[in-house]
Amino acid sequence: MGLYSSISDNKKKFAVLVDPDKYDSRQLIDLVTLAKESMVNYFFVGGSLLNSGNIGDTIRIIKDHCEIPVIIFPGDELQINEQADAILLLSLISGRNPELLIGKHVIAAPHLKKSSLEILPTGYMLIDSGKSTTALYMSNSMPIPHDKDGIAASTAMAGEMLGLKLIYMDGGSGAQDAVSSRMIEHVKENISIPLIIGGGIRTPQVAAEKFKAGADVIVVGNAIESDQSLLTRIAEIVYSL
Ligand code: 1GP
Repeated sequence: MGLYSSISDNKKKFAVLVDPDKYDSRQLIDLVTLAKESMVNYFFVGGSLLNSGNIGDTIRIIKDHCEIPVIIFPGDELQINEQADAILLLSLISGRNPELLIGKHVIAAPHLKKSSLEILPTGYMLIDSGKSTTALYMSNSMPIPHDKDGIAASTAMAGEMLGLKLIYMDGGSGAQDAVSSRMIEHVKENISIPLIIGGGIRTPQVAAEKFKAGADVIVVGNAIESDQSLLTRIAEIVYSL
């Protein structure tokens, strides 16, 4: 079964975001061990800007230690790596930066075509989260205002009508405020493709709230970097829903 079928099976999913800059190999092996025990559904690997980290090494370590699918969450075309299972082919539909709407995709397409990666066409929407994040700065675009649920819903609808298979609403890594539950509800009512929510989710309570509002997949990165026990506690929520 392809990963898209698993994402769209109407069951709640939990993805742990691994930024290759943030984990050394020892820490990564510990994280993977915990993720295996907690039955985490996916690893998302990537970052808006990689400095010291190497995405290939990160994916290899994960793959050597577990069978949890690895999905690349690319900051740019340099983060394409064959060892992963799939890649979110992100089109930044909340912004008006042509490079991130279609430009990078043209560069990446011949490489993706030759690869064995499953391509997951994704409408990526940055939502204002109360502070500037790396994702926002690097995207050179404006986020959707935090309280403009109508803009978010129209954008997601347009993404679905254009044939995108997933919608990912993101406050950006380390977001001050997670995407509001009201906005998630509104978007979810207007689309029929799976909805991924990430950015600024720091507690199991908030994760539960976002799932109840309509998130199909929750992505958590930053908070787990500072407290790995959160991984287990959020996973418990997913399996209790
Ligand atoms: C960022 O959605 C992800 O793009 C996760 O965000 O690191 O804030 O959990 P956090």
